[in-house]
Amino acid sequence: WYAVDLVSLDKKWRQVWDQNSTNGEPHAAASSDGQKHSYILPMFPYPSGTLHLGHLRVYTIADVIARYHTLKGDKVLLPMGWDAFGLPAENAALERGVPPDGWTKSNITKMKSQLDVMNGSWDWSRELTTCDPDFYKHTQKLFLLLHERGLAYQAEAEVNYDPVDKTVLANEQVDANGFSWRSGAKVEKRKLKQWFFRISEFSEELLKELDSLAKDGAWPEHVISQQRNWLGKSTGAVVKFPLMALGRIKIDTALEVFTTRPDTLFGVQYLALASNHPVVAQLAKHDPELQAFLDTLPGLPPDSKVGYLLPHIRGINPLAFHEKTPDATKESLPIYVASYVLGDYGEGAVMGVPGHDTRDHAFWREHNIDQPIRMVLTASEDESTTVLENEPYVEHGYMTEHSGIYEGKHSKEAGDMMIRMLEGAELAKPGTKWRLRDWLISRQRYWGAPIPIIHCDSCGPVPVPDEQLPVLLPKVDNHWAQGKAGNALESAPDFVKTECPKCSGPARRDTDTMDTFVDSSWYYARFADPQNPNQLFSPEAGKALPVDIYIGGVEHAILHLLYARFIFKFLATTPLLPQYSQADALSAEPFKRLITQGMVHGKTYIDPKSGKFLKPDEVDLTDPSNPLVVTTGEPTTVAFEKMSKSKHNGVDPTEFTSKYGVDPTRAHMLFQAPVADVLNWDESKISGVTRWLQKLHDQVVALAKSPEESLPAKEYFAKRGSSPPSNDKEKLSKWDSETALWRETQNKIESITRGYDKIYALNTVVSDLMTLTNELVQQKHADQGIRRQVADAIVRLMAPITPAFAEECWSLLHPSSGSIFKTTSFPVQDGSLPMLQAVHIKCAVQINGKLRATVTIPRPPSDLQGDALRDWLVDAILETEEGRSRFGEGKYNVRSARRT
Ligand code: ANZ
Ligand code: ZN
Repeated sequence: WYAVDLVSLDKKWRQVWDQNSTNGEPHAAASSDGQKHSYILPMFPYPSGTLHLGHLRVYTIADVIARYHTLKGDKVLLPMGWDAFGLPAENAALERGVPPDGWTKSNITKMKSQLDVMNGSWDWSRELTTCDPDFYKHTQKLFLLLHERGLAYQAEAEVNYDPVDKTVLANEQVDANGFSWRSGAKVEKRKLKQWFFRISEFSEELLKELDSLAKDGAWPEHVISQQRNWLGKSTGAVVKFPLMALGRIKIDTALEVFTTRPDTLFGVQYLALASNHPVVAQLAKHDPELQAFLDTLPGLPPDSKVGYLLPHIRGINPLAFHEKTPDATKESLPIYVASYVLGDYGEGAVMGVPGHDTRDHAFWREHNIDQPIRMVLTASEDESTTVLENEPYVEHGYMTEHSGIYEGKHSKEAGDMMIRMLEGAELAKPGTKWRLRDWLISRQRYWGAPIPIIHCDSCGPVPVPDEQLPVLLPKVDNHWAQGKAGNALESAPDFVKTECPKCSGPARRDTDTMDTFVDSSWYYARFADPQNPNQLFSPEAGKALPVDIYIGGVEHAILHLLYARFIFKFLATTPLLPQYSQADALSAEPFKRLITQGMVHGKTYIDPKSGKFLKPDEVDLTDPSNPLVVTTGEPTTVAFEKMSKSKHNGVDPTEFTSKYGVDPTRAHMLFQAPVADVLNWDESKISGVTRWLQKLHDQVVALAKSPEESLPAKEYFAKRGSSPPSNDKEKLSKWDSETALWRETQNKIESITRGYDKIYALNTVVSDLMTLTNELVQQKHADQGIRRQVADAIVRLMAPITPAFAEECWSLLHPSSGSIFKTTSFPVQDGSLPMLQAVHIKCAVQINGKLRATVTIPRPPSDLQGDALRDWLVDAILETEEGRSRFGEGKYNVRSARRT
């Protein structure tokens, strides 16, 4: 016996892997034609400078899955790279007075060395970095491909301007209260010319394919539903309301609104416009009071009910032109400017139906407190159930007498009929609206891929010709040294001044750079062919796509994943991905399976008196199970929370792994929680894993001494008589116990395989491995040859999780064989042996719902069912000694027991 030094095992095997220049790398496995390819990808990291436990978790999961597929014989692709453009590097540059590339590169070096000690099998030969000109040259090509197809365009847009970071933000980067996600500044609205990608062109396909991603849980349900909401498809109608001007104002002749409920048209009591509606702008010119109102709007909470009644215009319900329409609906309608009407949705105008819409109801109550509310729908046909008076009735239902000729009809049918009728008079048409907006990709920032466009006064915007790519970021050292804010590209004259590629006249380069989501919308495809100088990737290399299993955090549920899906669909329509025909290009999806892992929370100690988070030196951990506040001697409150500096609960993964070893850390990480759940990081709990590995190592060392060429299990059991001995009880139970270990092993192979395939259940893989190891330890009298084969199976089953430890055990069991990842395969359950069916089973005995005993009885004949099976079981229980003494003669009424 000797204690295994788990920390030095990591180093030992990493060295062996490095020497064979494989890094234990799965892809080196001999590839034969017809070999299954598996592309496994964890979301690539932003090089912030330090690897945290969240990284460790996602990269462990990815590596475990990759190694599992390698052992199963797949040709695996597991690449790694860096999402290296973006604001933090630029901010760091301003703080330090040095260019952002230096900061980024040194962070990459540091994080790479941290990643390198994770016993991972990433293929560094495919490493890519998005701020590298070799990469962003192709991001620029992607832009030009989109531009050529009309999918990249420039438009004047009201944008979110962050006055602190001095940049335009995407809607997604502004929180619900109008603050920047990064700087926390109050975001302002400004009108600027911006570049957009026309993602809206793909909205129908982006929505439709969510159904196929939802199948068999390929993507998590919550990600699917978030994307569905983000796309936000609404079907309804656009309805025209003619306008009347009171007095001499010149105004449009009609106003259009989008509604999902045309059936409520008889119940319209007002119209409301968004503050940026063109009609409002026309009126504000002559109405200072309106202008003053508009000035008060920015910054109001989203649920505000403020409104301004436009004094000089009124609207007319299009149904008013029908003679049978009730008088109430024929009356002209007041028109408001209301803050709850969104300027960038639908038509920027709504028809207000206080009787049947919650927001309209609240608005009407606020502004017309004593006006009656018209209910045009009711819950049931016979009107026996009346709707509540003070609440809107928002469901579908039946039309009331206020709905003229439609009275009594179901609202769905009536709505369709009204639209068809109004369509004839060109007063309405069916319409579909999307919540999804085009993707604003311009950033007025330095640290991104420059937009490859040249602006010429005579030719307009001209694409940079292919041979002039990449458009390199210029050196602007002075900008950093002086800590200037704003876009450094604008103040780099040598960059801006250029020649028009078309007319050779003087021209200006575009000074915007691309959103970093553009880089990550296609990087997974570049991994297929990362060094290709001419193309994003060659069509041949592109056959490695799509990604089979993509792993990352739920924070990317919408944007990154939606943008990547859009860009992949686009690429599938180009010659780069010939595997997709024109017909199915738009159904192409980049990530077949998506695994979202939970967060890692750290242990925090809180002083119950002050409620403050305690620093490590403020906690007395003499008795780890009873942590005390040093100053007061009182017990601390312990909680697990998101790791952060202020909570003093961060854990440095490198420190941790050098203390306990990498493999134990990986196993601990998987064991503590299912993949999708929050992982509460508790250092002390790693002892369970360490003990398990030690125990297994002891077994392997001992078994390595027994001859390697023992009889294979099949032959061994055949020799012992391949079917269970009949009748003789003693022989039967001997058979059972001799076969138990092998049987348990086969069962565990099955459940462990299931755990690896499911991925979300990787924690059960570790617990199964622990159980099986215990079984091996306990069954010390089983045949040594069988025990050795069991140990062999355990080592192969665990190799994806603890690669260095498995290599060590493998080398003990098979001294001259070479790496476990190259010389063996993942165990397959052997179900062919008869003893896989235990002869005896355990049977729980309940009486009146209470568990009274567990007894071991023979396995019942497989043809028994129902009452016959029950009678057989009761007899068998009463034949056992325990059964007889507990439930036999006189103790219970066995006849009634039979009936229950
Ligand atoms: C009248 C009505 C009556 C409505 C009713 C609903 C219920 P979704 O489902 O999100 O597409 N709407 C239309 N444009 C709007 C805008 N720019 N700002 C705020 N609200 C707007 O919502 C569609 C509904 O939201 C539309 O249907 C409209 O109100 C409102 F009993 O029209 B509805
Ligand atoms: Zn020109």
